[in-house]
Amino acid sequence: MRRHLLLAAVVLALASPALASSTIVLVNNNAPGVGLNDPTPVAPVGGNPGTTLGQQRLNVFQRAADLWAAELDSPITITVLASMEPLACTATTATLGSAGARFIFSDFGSVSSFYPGAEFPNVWYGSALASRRAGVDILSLIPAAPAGTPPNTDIRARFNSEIGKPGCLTGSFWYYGLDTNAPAGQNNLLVVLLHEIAHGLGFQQFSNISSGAQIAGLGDIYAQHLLDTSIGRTWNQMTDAQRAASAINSRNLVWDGITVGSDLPSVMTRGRPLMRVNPPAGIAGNYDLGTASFGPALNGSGVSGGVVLGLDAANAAGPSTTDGCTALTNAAAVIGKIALLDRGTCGFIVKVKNAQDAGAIAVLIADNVAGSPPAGLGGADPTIVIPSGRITQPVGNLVKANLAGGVNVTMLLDLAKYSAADDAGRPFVYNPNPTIAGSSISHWDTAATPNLLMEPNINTDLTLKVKPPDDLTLSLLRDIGWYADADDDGLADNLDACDASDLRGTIYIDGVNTAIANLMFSNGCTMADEIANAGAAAGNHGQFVSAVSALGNSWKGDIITNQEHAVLVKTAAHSSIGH
Ligand SMILES: [Ca+2]
Ligand SMILES: [Ca+2]
Ligand SMILES: [Ca+2]
Repeated sequence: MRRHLLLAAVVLALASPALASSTIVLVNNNAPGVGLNDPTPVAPVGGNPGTTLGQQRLNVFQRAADLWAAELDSPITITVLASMEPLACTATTATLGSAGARFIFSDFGSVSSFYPGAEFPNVWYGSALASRRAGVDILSLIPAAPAGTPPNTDIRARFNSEIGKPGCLTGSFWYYGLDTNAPAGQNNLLVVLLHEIAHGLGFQQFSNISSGAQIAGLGDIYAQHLLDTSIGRTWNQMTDAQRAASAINSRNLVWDGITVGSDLPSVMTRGRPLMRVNPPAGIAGNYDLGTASFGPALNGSGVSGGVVLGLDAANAAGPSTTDGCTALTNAAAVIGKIALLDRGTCGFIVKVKNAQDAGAIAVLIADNVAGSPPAGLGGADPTIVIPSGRITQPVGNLVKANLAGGVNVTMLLDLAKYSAADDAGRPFVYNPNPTIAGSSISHWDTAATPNLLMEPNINTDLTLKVKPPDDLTLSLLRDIGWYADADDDGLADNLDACDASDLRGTIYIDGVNTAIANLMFSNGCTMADEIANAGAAAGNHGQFVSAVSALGNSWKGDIITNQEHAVLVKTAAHSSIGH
């Protein structure tokens, strides 16, 4: 659903007292007896005291909500419609969960001049962020949900209730602990929830990634920061055709937000895996390399050598003579060289081991299907002692076409570059070719090291941290407009001359309520703040009283009456401030 909304500006309205955080409320959307209400008895686990499956699940949901709420400054409660229900899965792959905004708004204003409203015109925002910037629960301004349907909430979050059951990641159950101690093979629900709630908070783009079409022809605040470095345009500056092309322009789509850019060096390690072609000059340059989960890791100096196509028998184990599924037949040529083999039929560790046995110093696996960037090489074999990596099918063909004249490459981690960022230090957005529905664009590139919360796959080494130096999720949310506002008065910390404002509705002096309305000025300071500042600056009681009188004189007329001025001076005089 989508709606436009334009709020009238009202100046000098005050927010509730300061809360340097926000509140995220869960709305349980499961029917009795299932999902979040499942009465099956369970033993407490990992700090989760729940004794039924439903209660444990709710506890994890609440912890994830609380962890996010603590990171966001907003006086407006964020609501999440949550459920656990059957989602897509097979024995080996599954949708763990999905989440996103339920309502989007563009061109909204704000309840006061302190709240910024929309940063850009004609740009969609999810309602949680729209409310935060408008200074009002924007969902309260649209019609309520019809009777018998779930209430309007900012976010819809669903999680797969079938995980671990036969045919759905068989045996890999959810872990309901509130820590990161999930046993091997289990899926940490808390980490998955942190990931999914982040989508709902705005880590999400709204265009059609196949056609490039936007919702009602408007861009969105996430796409505002998607920069395609091939054409120098952001997604909101593109035609539909350009967006569709950019959605598969792998490793040329980056996040251009300044907070992520400045935080990235403290989070992401250097070392981009590359195959660097030395001679021949015609194809010299850097090519993306997918890394292996087995064998020695690549390093900055890398391994260099001539490339030789590994040959083996065409047999039942591998029908091609270049798949390396059985012992190589050209060991004399391969020894001391980098063996090039094709993906297919047998596992990566089989191929690399066969090349190692033939004397290769490293192995390149060329993909056997189109697609980019090159994925990694999975598997485990402690007897493999040479490095290996994957290149795309077109790059493999390019190397093969030049083998007759000799090709020399270096497989390395380029330490001049970050693991998953361009040369300007902007992180790659996940845009594989072909696209992957539900994953493309709204995640980080999977090459990020260390692993990030918002990669499309949940890695087992993730922490519960969402900000630097552990992660970039909060940084991205800052870039789309979740600004820091320690006193929750609507004015961002960097614009607020008083970032711990006294926001009580009336002015108190030394604990005494003057009953005079406490208004806020455009610099983010309230009248009470200015009086408190005068008290802090005064050398004695007389100076304080004089300062309050001077402040009162400056407010008289527009803001306070003569009588109120007298009350301020009298209350200051009776106070102990300065004594
Ligand atoms: Ca073969
Ligand atoms: Ca503020
Ligand atoms: Ca303030």
